[in-house]
Amino acid sequence: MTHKTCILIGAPMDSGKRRRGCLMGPDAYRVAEIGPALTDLGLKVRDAGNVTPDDARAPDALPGHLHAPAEMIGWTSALARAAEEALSQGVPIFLGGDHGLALGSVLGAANHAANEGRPLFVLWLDAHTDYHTPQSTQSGNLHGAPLGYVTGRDGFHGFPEVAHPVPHENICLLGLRSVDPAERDELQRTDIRYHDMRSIDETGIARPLEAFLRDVAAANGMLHVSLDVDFLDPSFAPAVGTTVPGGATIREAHLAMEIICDSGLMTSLDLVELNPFLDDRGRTAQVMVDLAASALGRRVFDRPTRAFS
Ligand code: HAR
Ligand code: MN
Ligand code: MN
Ligand code: MN
Repeated sequence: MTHKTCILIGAPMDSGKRRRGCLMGPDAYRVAEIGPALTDLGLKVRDAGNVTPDDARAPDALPGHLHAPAEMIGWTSALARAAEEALSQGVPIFLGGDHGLALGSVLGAANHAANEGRPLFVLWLDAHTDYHTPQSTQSGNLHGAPLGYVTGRDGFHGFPEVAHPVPHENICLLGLRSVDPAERDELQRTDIRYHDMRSIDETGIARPLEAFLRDVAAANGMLHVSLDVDFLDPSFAPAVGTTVPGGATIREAHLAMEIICDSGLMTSLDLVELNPFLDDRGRTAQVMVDLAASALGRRVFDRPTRAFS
């Protein structure tokens, strides 16, 4: 995939939660030179600018405690279109914006994969499972619900129809350490693959990731990677509203990105939840740019290519 063009798509959105600041994320990534970091690797890069949300109304059927439901519907339809369009031209990289953007980016990826006749797989790197529905979320913050939406859970009234739900068995979550009881109870009923920080501490991050990637390769799948800043430990990545101690180290995160790159399977990428208002001299933005570069080929030394199938 390294011959492909990377398409940067800004999603300056804060609608997925109440705390503000993620809307500055796309600018922070550009200031941290995400474009040059990728062109330095020999990749073609096109900056498609920022997406604007569609105008939308929230139906009365949605629960009243949801934050900004109309805006979320508008972002979801606009981002799904942007994702589908970009996937026909290259590898979209969504510059968030909060994780609410993934309702749209993954919906678009699922539609595109269905058109190609290929299965979509999703790798979710996050402290949280983000598996809520509008009814199960207590906070009302829909950045905690993208996986509920794209797997086709009920209750997303007024949102674009999920015509091609992502099968649970095609989803792998890594880095978990903050899971609400309602999410946990539902998730445990599914075939979703999840590895919390305890399991990563016990087995390492490479083994579960490689096992998942082998399945993606065997199915000729497309692979959407969704990287939440809070996957990382807050000591390395402080610029996030939902810090949870005990996260992945820089070393684990780079290893994961390099393995993803080695697999050659990644077809789209989200960089989400960066809140530049909370950053410390831009270091979280820089870490995220460095991780994106690792996922797309940056290496200390050349290494032999590895086969995942
Ligand atoms: N589970 C909590 C809620 O629904 C927190 C969700 C936080 N999500 C993100 N993205 N920051 O992972 O409110
Ligand atoms: Mn998340
Ligand atoms: Mn999170
Ligand atoms: Mn299922």
